[in-house]
Amino acid sequence: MTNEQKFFYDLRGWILIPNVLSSSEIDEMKAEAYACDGSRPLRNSRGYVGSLQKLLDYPAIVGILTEILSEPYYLSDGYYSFRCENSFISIRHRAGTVSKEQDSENYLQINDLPHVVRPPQQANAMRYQVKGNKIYSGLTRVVWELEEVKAGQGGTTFLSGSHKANFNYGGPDPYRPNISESPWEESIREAMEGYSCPPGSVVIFTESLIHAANEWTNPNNPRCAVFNCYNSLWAQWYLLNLDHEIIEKMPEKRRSLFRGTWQLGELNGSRNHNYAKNNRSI
Ligand SMILES: O=C(O)CCC(=O)C(=O)O
Ligand SMILES: [Fe+2]
Repeated sequence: MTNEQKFFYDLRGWILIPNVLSSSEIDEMKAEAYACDGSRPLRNSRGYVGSLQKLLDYPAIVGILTEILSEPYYLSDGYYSFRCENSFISIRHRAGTVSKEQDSENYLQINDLPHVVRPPQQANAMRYQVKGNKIYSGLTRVVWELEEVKAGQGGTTFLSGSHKANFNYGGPDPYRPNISESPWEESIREAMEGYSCPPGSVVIFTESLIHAANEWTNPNNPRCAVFNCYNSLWAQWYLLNLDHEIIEKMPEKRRSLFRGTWQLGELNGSRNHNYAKNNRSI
């Protein structure tokens, strides 16, 4: 992670890295993504297999995730020092090509309410923190955009800086992880920022940041995005729900992204460094 990326990630809670994938990678990955069963986006396992699997530990994000999710003591060349805990693919039709009803039948229904993993003003294991010059990003999302995104036409949007907010969003319940019933909903929505990017770009954001999905209004191309979620070795938000048969076919280092969420003690004669059938996150 460059100092510039670190500065802006800390300041805004998200960064965009344009043009990461080659055009042949994009074509191959898009073909796989468009073939997915989009009606069950949270359960389909397309992001874990085929060439899309390469995104899980693509070199351009590994250094960044290591910087914002790990501690130096746990670094090794043999295994990752952060975990992957969720992957889904979201396809949104090119605007004007299908009705909204058809879209929601087959594709992920979008949650356009600005939301957050837990309200950031509450201390918790998923929360973004900075201590001793070190970022602890908490639950962290990596979004691979395989089609062009134009700001204001349906990419993910962010309330930059809200990952460090000390006060709640004005709604009736300070523990509510979204801005519903906030009397400031309109000004919050107006303050949200999006991004434009060419296909093959990646966006990384802390889920402590208020963010929203948006209706895809781009008339030129659909959205085809792969959403992968990561956490520290200490914490888990999602049920992984991924079959051992898929994980065991991965290269060994990649498998370590899916090991169990524990630290003290030994299993299979070693500390918690490697994935095994009896050492998997559930
Ligand atoms: O669909 C989107 O653009 C945003 C998805 C989202 O809310 C998330 O990744 O946490
Ligand atoms: Fe979200």
